[in-house]
Amino acid sequence: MHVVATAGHVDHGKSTLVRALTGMEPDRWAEERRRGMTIDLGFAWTELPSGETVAFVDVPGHERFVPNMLAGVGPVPAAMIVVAADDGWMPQSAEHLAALDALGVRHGLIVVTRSDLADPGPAIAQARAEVAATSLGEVAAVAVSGATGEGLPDLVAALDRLVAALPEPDLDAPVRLWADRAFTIRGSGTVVTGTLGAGRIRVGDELTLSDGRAVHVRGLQSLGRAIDEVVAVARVAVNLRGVEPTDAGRGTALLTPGEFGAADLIDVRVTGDDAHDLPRTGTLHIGAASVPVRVRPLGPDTVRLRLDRPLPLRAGDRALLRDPGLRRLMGGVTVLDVAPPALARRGAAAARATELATMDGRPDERDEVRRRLLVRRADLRRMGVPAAMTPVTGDWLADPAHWSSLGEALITAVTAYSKRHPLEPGMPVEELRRALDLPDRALVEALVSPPLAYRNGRIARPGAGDLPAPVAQAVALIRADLAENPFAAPEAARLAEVGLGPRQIAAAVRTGALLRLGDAVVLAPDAVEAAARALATIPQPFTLSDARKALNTTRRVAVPLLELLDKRGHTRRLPDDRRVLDQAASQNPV
Ligand SMILES: Nc1nc2c(ncn2[C@@H]2O[C@H](COP(=O)(O)OP(=O)(O)O)[C@@H](O)[C@H]2O)c(=O)[nH]1
Ligand SMILES: [Mg+2]
Repeated sequence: MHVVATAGHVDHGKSTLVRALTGMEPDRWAEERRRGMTIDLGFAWTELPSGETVAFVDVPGHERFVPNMLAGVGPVPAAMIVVAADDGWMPQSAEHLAALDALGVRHGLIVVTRSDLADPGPAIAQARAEVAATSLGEVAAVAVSGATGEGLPDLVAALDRLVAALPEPDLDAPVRLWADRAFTIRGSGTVVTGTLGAGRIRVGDELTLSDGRAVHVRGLQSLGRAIDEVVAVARVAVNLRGVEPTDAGRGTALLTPGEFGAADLIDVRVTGDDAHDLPRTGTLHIGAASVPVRVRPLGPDTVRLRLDRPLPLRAGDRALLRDPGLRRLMGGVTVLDVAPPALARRGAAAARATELATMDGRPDERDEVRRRLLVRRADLRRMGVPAAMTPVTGDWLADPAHWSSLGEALITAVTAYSKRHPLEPGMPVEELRRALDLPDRALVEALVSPPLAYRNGRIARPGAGDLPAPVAQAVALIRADLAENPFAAPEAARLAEVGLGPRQIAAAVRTGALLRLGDAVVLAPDAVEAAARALATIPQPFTLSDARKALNTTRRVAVPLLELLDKRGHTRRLPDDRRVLDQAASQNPV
């Protein structure tokens, strides 16, 4: 199917033409029929001689209803520009054409109607000249009469040529269906209609509304028939579960989940007036949506727009700005960036303007990654940037220069940390993440490369966390004491004398140089096995006092040492508090 929108001044015969081509009544409302004037969008379709189907979005021509007109043409790739032979080129002929130009519509047709009432020649000549100067360029022109039917076969042939030349839609693209109507059908619930420009929708699909809410496709209709799947380009009516019509009205969008962000601050290129001459407020029209915006000029043709409510926009989107008060088109808009940087620093706006001058709405992955330094691939895709680079970890893309300077910063931070905390086995990952201001711990881990290494949530040079020389020497003195008398834990005074305070002891215990039995009770690391061997030589079971004598030690050591022996399975404690050595465990220490 193909979709073509009408365009042109009020009363120039647009609806009559659609009626003549399709046999369907595009004016849907009683008020429209009574007044003989299109107020809102109308829809009708027909089959062309080639077998191709064309659906028309018939728009209102009256200047009061330009916002409705824009909602209709916004998502449509081709237009039929209608001019009355007896009236010629009029204000809304110009305004509609300017809107098509601003949106970058490239395909169209001039139809001069009411040619039974006047010579169509002058209207054709002027329309051709006006259209040629726009994004539509040279287009075919046909003279017809909706009253007599003269010229209609030529128009049908011209439509066939027009649709044959339309670009193939991208059927794998994510869905962004701008709702142009939402209503309730008794027994079915909410129905949303729109022009599907790309992608496909199936019954049963889950989609999201612009605000992120999930909705389910209960049914689909196209051209008045229920179908299981609709592929772009198409007019489609989507029956939704889980939503009220008021929540899915004109301007909301049905989206493929996860494929669009919600942008309320965007940098754009404007065509038309100098950016600095633009009014500071306006309305942004895109798809079938319109939203008030504040305008901040940046460069000669670039501005930052603050949207009243977020829209699912991507880089490269075409839109237009309109001054609703003056009912005047302010300019066409090409979206350059849907997640632009804050402009807090002095001179940031000027630097941004320079940067925007190099952008054209066809985002390049490498440029974007360079600008953003670190960015998730899925976020880039949501911004409209096709991503092919290899992530540094998970879904993260990194600018190569930034990544290598982060790697250096990591080494510096870890080195400084180990100077400040010589007894710790490296810098905790979370602390590094904060120090380097990284958004994800995984990035810190991915940055680690020799000479750094990751161990137990910390990052260090291998050997870091080995005991500093003075501590190692102190431990050696204590170990020498213990070699003489393995279960005589050094007294506090001896520990202090060799320079082992609580932090040094903790470090020595962590590296395995000492075994901790209690707060300041330490032995050599092999004391448990040595004790088990010694206890194997005395009669079983034995009391605490027996053990104390056999090990030549005090209660201060014997109590926790026996508990450790119990815990490690060397000994078993009997109900009378005596213990037996578990021979199996002792021969084969765990
Ligand atoms: N004589 C004649 N009248 C026409 C022709 N096309 C439309 N009209 C009349 O012009 C008026 C406006 O037509 P309409 O289709 O509603 O214009 P629209 O506002 O562009 O949709 C109506 O009264 C139509 O009957 C035509 O080709 N010849
Ligand atoms: Mg009409």
